Amino acid sequence: MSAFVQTLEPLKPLQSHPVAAYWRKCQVEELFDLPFLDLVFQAAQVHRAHFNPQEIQLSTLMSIKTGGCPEDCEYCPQSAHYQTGVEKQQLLDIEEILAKAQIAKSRGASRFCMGAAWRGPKPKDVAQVSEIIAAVKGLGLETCGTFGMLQEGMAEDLKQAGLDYYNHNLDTDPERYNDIIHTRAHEDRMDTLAKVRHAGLKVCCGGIVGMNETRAERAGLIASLANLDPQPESVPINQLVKVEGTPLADAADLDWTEFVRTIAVARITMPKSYVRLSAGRSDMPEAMQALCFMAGANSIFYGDKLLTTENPDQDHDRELMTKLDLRPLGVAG
Ligand code: SAM
Ligand code: DTB
Ligand code: SF4
Repeated sequence: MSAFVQTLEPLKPLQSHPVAAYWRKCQVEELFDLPFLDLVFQAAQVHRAHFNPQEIQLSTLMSIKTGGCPEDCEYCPQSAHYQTGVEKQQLLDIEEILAKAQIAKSRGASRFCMGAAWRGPKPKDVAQVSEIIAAVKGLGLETCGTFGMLQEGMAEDLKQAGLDYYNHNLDTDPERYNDIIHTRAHEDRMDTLAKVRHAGLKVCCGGIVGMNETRAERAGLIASLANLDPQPESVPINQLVKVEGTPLADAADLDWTEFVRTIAVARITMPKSYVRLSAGRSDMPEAMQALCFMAGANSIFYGDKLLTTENPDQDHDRELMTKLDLRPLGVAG
């Protein structure tokens, strides 16, 4: 018998919400300012109008090239600018990656996301990851890559190899992008996102909260994501994992209600996107995660490691899903 509970019939949509063609930052702020339970309730209605709320998409993440990154993103343990103790590692062998992908599939993940700590891949890197992507795709998994900035033609090569999604986050409010990252600009991210779309890849684009930003700046991040046209298919919302040695190691804790609000506002402004409750789950009590699912999160990273930091182990996540009567997307009830 499946470890996951039997599902009920999908719930009927309760209400459909009009979606703004363009979200002004102040409109998104107004959503953030709603009474907490009204906001969660509205987001839950939007969620139910577009998705079966019992289904959670599971993505397993693997760092295939770790550390030594020339970029200086203040949140990242893999930047060469900071002493974080992350051991630098070259691109892993295809066999090692395939073995992990096979395990991810056998445990119920539908997507395998491969991350590389590059500013952007070189042509020879694209050739190597293309071979890896084709092999992972051959296992019957969806594929996702996050390799940094892409040059002309690279997105097409990755698509050709069998890549389904490209993850490239906007990470923070465009107005404070260069307070957090000094080695590239918000426009560079937009440029790669345009290349990814043009090649026909699906877009996974989100950000990080808990980096000492204000609520208005969180609204600015969500507006920048919601205004991507078309909206991203997948929106990872990460809570900063504070890593010793990074400039943001001592960032102030974000109140848990503010994180739930961010999920709810992402759901309302991007009704058809998968909103992923991403990094930071190891520090989140189960009840908080349950409220995030209520507020419209319908995807998680599944596996005991993110890229270099920890994530809840799979047995624990399966227990949580069973308790909440949730089941993995793509697995029959
Ligand atoms: N180098 C590529 C890039 O930056 O797009 C791909 C890998 S990078 C590690 C992918 C994403 O991980 C970043 O955009 C950021 O959102 C997230 N990330 C990195 N460090 C994090 C941290 N300490 N806490 C939460 N999310 C983090
Ligand atoms: C995303 O938005 N979050 C993931 C994935 N995309 C690549 C990465 C989280 C990284 C957390 C810090 C670490 O483990 O190194
Ligand atoms: Fe490099 Fe990506 Fe980390 Fe920035 S987030 S330092 S680009 S690996």
